[in-house]
Amino acid sequence: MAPFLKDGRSMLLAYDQGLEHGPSTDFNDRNVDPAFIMDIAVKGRFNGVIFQKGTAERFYDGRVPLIVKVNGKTSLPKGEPVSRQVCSIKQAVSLGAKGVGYTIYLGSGLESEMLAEFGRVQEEAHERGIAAIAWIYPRGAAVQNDTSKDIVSYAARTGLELGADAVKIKYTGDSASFSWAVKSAGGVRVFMSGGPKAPTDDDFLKQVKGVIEAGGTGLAVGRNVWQNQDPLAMADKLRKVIFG
Ligand code: FBP
Repeated sequence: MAPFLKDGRSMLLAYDQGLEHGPSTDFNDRNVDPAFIMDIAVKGRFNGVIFQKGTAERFYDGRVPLIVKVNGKTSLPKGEPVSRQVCSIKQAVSLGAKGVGYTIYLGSGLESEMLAEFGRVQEEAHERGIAAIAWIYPRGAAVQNDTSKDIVSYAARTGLELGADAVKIKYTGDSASFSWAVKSAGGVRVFMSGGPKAPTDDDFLKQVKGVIEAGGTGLAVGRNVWQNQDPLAMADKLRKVIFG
């Protein structure tokens, strides 16, 4: 994880929502442009930017470390969620990636497909000397509450057991319960996933403070930054909370 860390902490900018949610759901005239996001990543002093391979091919310019998401899905199919590999590790490395990201829907009826695929992704990433980061989102008919202490710590622990270098998980809502997830991760770096834009900057910053108090590494955030009226001001506020 070294390329993405500063003093053991990190702030990553995620931008794969065009695939995951669709442009009309998340984007406006400004943030629909990947060049705008690349600029925020640089000027906002993010420790890494997260793109799917197509976006990276056209818009990544090397100014911050790159994580390529190697699986993905759209929001269109219904039923148990599954996300399959769409980019090889070789291709991610050739685009300049220092890490790859892979989403596992823990608890999905199709979970075993993603666990097996992440196993291969993790091994190949490590063979090529780059980080394997697991987005672990409990989801599907078997999951009642995807932010409970028990399920979020289960997600964190899964990352350890599967050999992830870092996990990206949802916030439980308070620092005390999130610290159990951090402990459960057994030293694997823990990043909070941003989620939909919070009503106010302070609401979101409170969550980030809770993550840091709990021993988390930082956050991998998208909408709460690039949907903000002033993304760079928000990046400044986040940096103060994360790095002190
Ligand atoms: P956000 O900060 O915008 O939530 O981005 C984090 C992220 O993990 C993205 O990488 C991904 O596109 C999205 O969340 C997935 O969201 P969902 O919870 O709807 O699957």
